[in-house]
Amino acid sequence: MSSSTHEGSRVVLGTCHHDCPDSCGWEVTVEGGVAVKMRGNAQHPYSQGELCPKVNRFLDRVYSPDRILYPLIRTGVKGTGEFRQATWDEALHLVASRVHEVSVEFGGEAIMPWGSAGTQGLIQMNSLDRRFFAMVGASRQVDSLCGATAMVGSTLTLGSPLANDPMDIEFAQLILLWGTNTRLANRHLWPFIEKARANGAKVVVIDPLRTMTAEAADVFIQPLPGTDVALMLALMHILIRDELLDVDYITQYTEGFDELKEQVSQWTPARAAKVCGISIDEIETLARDYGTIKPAFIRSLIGAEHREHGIMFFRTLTCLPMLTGAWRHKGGGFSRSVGSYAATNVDDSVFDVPSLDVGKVRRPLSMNRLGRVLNDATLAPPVKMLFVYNGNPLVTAPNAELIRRGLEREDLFTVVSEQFMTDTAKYADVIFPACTQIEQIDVVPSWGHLYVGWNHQAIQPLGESVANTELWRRLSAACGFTEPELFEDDESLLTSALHDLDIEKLKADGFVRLSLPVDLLPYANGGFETASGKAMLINHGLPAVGLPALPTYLAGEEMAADPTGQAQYPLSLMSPKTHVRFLNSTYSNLPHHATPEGEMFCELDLVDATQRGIADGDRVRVFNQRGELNVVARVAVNGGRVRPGLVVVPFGWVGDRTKDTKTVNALTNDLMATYGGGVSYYDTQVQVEKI
Ligand SMILES: Nc1nc2c(c(=O)[nH]1)N[C@H]1C(S)=C(S)[C@@H](COP(=O)(O)OP(=O)(O)OC[C@H]3O[C@@H](n4cnc5c(=O)[nH]c(N)nc54)[C@H](O)[C@@H]3O)O[C@H]1N2
Ligand SMILES: Nc1nc2c(c(=O)[nH]1)N[C@H]1C(S)=C(S)[C@@H](COP(=O)(O)OP(=O)(O)OC[C@H]3O[C@@H](n4cnc5c(=O)[nH]c(N)nc54)[C@H](O)[C@@H]3O)O[C@H]1N2
Ligand code: SF4
Ligand SMILES: [Mo]
Repeated sequence: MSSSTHEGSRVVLGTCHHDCPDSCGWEVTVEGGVAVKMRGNAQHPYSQGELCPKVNRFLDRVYSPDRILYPLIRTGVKGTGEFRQATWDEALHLVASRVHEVSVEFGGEAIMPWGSAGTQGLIQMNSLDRRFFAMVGASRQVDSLCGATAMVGSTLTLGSPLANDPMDIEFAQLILLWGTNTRLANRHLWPFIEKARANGAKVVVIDPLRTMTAEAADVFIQPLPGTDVALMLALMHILIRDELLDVDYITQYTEGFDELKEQVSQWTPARAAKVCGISIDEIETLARDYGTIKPAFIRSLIGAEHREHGIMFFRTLTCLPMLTGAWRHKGGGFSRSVGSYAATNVDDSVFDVPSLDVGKVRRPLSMNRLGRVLNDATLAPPVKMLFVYNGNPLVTAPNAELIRRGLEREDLFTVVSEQFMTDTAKYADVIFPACTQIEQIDVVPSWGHLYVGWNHQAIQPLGESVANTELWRRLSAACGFTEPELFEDDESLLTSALHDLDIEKLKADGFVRLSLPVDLLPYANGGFETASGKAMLINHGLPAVGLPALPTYLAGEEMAADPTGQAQYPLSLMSPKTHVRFLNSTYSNLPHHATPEGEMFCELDLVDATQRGIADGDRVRVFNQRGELNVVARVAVNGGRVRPGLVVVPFGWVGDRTKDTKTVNALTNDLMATYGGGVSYYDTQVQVEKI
């Protein structure tokens, strides 16, 4: 709701739309139609008045001179970024006639949508786009760059993705931050962790990298990447060996304990210590803590899913609280995402209108394998038209140079909806200008807490930019479609998807908690959504999909595309989020964000650097069979941040701000995770040499 502060000045409540677990509440001060101030909504129970180093300067982004404010039509060679301004009519007509021609010649499935989570808003992420592409009969976008593997992995044990309320971490006495960089990526959870700490909680970080979160931990365990499952199996070995079990919980609510016991009997701490490259002591202490300190809360996000066997990380991790009954306690259990609770009050299936579909099952195409899809000569029909929105695949999807070769195709017509001239947008034939969150309305369900946020429109869209929903309405009209579902307005879309929520309160306060109990303990008394109602320590359905029935350590050497131990590419490459001022590739184009972060670098251990004659600050080439980067070397002289054998190049930089316009995904593996629909970005092998 907006309220007047003084003459001509209003404060408008909104919610951050970024792909971030925090979904913060904000307020925008508007004077004379111009947003002059933006800050956190102090009433928001989770974000409590704070935003972050990315969004503190959101108004710089809104009013940036680099914003795309008018439709653009390409005039130069693809990739050069040469465009001319066009009217909406001309640009729409051009795209609509292409949709028609491609559909007639190759069929609707020659059209591919590629949308990501540039906005996580309920209607601006996915609503009328689904209806539009159903109407067109386009190929269906499947898989995901983020979260799919983690969700499916935990479901293999729990039967559903439901998890504990992250805010309950405040009541924990032991906190395991496992494969998540909380202080960087989930910063508003940190105050709740600090509260727990003030009450005596111990914080353990488990990460192959000494992140800023690791720096702040009480205990830091640094396993070799991709080896965590071995550690988890050894923890279970010790819990069983030392009888640190909640036998009652195990008996009543789980199936397969005897088989699991047999499985982990071989996973002695000594064996796991060897696999993980950590000490037996670290494992013994962690197991004793986990078995004796209550409540014990395990927090993970998605860092560990970006591997071929990422599924097994989440499958196994969710077994740990079964053995100790940690699910029983407020402040215990496990949480990765609480996004699926929103389904209780937010029904986005209303955006699928079966009658619009051309009546057939549309071809699935993997968004994760965009490079392969665009270069696949055998695909029938081939992809002739690509729509990119809410994403920047040339920077964020794996094997980027293959994507670039696809985008260069003269016979591919690419449409991009964007706020800025991204690496991907430079390859567009037509660009439509997208407005920002303060220029549109939406509702933001969160995956990091239980509050739904309302986002009021604070200012009119700048220039001729439009909300995504408006783009799809205009495209539908230009294509000559007349079905009313394609033209539904934003308020109506929102209200038809929300139910059992106090919408008036949501609008007035800017947030409302999902209708769920205060003490949300989804598995305190079992209640797993499995056939037996019990958690699946053994899952008999898995062999049918090529996975072992029991939690199993699958060694990295099995990686099909980038096997470890090769002489040519001996170093493992990780490319996590690293910079506090970037949000994926969003913001790294802006001077106030990028300049203070320096430049893209490659971090390696002193041993690996010395072997290659590389000193801190040298220019190096990081390369493999897919591509190469020219970056500055950072050598951890005191050791410890990265381990020998591992190199890190941060993710998030855009081409304009790198030495050779290439970013880290030029190198990454586009192998799919074994199961679950995710990408194996981090199963990437490279070599580094001094330039
Ligand atoms: N500042 C900032 N914040 C962000 C983002 C951003 O780009 N910048 N992105 C947002 C998005 S889209 C998401 S999904 C979240 C992601 O939030 P996180 O999942 O917390 O972040 P990541 O950097 O993807 O990965 C977390 C950690 O996983 C570790 N990791 C990788 N492989 C392994 C492994 O095998 N074992 C273990 N134990 N750890 C491993 C990495 O070293 C990394 O430190 O962050 C969100 N927040
Ligand atoms: N190597 C490596 N690669 C990774 C990761 C990693 O850790 N390492 N992380 C992965 C993860 S977790 C994720 S989530 C993905 C993120 O991948 P993407 O979703 O592609 O993320 P962004 O780069 O932030 O691109 C979002 C774009 O959407 C645009 N945008 C924002 N709002 C709107 C809007 O309302 N309308 C329109 N039309 N556009 C809008 C922004 O300007 C921005 O360019 O990257 C993945 N890629
Ligand atoms: S990016 Fe994340 S931390 Fe920053 S304001 Fe948005 S939701 Fe909050
Ligand atoms: Mo993500």
